[in-house]
Amino acid sequence: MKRPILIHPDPRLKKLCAAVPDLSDELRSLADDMLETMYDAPGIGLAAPQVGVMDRLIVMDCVKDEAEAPRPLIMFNPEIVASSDEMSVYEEGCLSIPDQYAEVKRPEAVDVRWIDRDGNEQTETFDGLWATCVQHEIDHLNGKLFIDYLGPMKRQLITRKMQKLKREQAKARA
Ligand code: GNR
Ligand code: NI
Repeated sequence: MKRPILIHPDPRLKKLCAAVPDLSDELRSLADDMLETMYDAPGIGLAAPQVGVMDRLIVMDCVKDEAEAPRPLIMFNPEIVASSDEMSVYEEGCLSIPDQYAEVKRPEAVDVRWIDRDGNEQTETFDGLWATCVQHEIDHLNGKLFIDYLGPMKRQLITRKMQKLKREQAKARA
């Protein structure tokens, strides 16, 4: 089932999410809903707070090539355990900040540890777009958005545009 995505500014996008103590059918079903919502958007990642759930859960699939097999990843309690010294710059966007893009500098590669859908611990090195995406998603679990890396002027400009968008959306629904 597809779920609505929260749009910035929203207090739920600024909060620290809680670690998931145990997997449950409810959490697995939430993860499946998040993948469906992400593919439908379309996006390459989604974090639970973006659908209003304050748990440490992210999903991703950064396979761009339509000819390549999809690679849906579900990560409970993801943690960055190592980061490269090398940095890289990507033009980032966010499903909670529609149609706004900006360059963000982050470590080029990260080692991530997480609990998968079956409850097994996994560790993997990600680089390129996957590394950018997993860092962007883990930031969401800590109440951080990509615009928090920008200067105050750019951030405020984007926030004002989003406030306007939300007002117009509310009006259209009324
Ligand atoms: O779909 C998304 N694309 C994207 C592009 C560059 C850097 C990060 C991302 S993540 C974003 C989906 C999203 O908002 N995830 O939280
Ligand atoms: Ni995002």
